[in-house]
Amino acid sequence: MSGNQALNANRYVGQQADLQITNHGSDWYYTVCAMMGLTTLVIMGLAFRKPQTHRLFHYIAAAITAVACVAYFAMGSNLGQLPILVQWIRPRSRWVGAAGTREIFYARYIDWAITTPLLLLELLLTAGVPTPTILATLLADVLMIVCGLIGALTQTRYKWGFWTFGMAALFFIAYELLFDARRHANTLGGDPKKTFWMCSVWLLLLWFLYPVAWGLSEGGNVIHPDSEAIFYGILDVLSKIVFTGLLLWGHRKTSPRALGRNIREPDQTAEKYHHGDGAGEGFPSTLSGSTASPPSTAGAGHPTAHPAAPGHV
Ligand code: RET
Repeated sequence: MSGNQALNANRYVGQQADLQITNHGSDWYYTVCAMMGLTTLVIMGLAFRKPQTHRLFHYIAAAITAVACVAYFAMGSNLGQLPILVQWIRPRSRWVGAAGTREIFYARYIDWAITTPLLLLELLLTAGVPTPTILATLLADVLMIVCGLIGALTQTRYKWGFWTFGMAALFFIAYELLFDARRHANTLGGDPKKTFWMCSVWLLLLWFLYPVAWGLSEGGNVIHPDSEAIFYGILDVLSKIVFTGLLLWGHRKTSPRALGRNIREPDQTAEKYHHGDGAGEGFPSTLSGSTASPPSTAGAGHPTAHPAAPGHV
């Protein structure tokens, strides 16, 4: 036997929906799985060319694509799914034609619950946002994803209530990025500011398309699960792989210390660590291409913090 046997092999795993992906959808999910896996390897390869003090963003980025790789493997294999009764049956639709149940991939939401906070974390670290603000933003993000999951698993019109809560959380995140984090990024100046700008605009443009995709698939049952796979797949590639490329490129000359995060080399003593002379990384030379914000403003993630404040990792 040749070709993609996943649907056939897993047809008795759990219950199957009337409307589910075909071999085309499965092929596409596996393609994105391979892209995510390959990107993880490339990022780790790049990370090992850097000193440990400079790998923060590489590690976060690799974790994001590695988790997505597993989720896409599950979806390509037609696993991590549940049949859910649709709210609108649409008997005359060319695409979804009178299906009682639709395949809902909860695996997608497990992926997002892990990876979207990490994507946001990368941006908020880039801007040097203080830790409490980071935590609040990540919490809103997890809430948004959980709302999407519960809504997707709900048959009645109450699903749109969850969508609305999710949208409120998304607007909160957009506010945090556009107003709060932007102020911090402006204070840092130089490359971190440019990188933050570029990546946050890219992220927000894409993130507002997710609730549209949800409305057409899990929400309104308008498009076929294969089209859902393509819609979400393209969005995920753009907001994971392309976003990561932009971010790592933007940070190619920046050290976490310049963003107010002190990270030690294994052989670095506490003494050196606090004086900022380990691994040749001191202030302000690490603010590469910087418009030279004074060290006290580029400090521990907050405009008023001292740069060498211990305990900020
Ligand atoms: C849902 C439905 C509920 C309302 C909103 C949503 C937004 C989801 C977003 C997901 C982003 C995912 C990313 C994945 C990367 O691979 C849950 C669809 C607002 C913004 C970036």
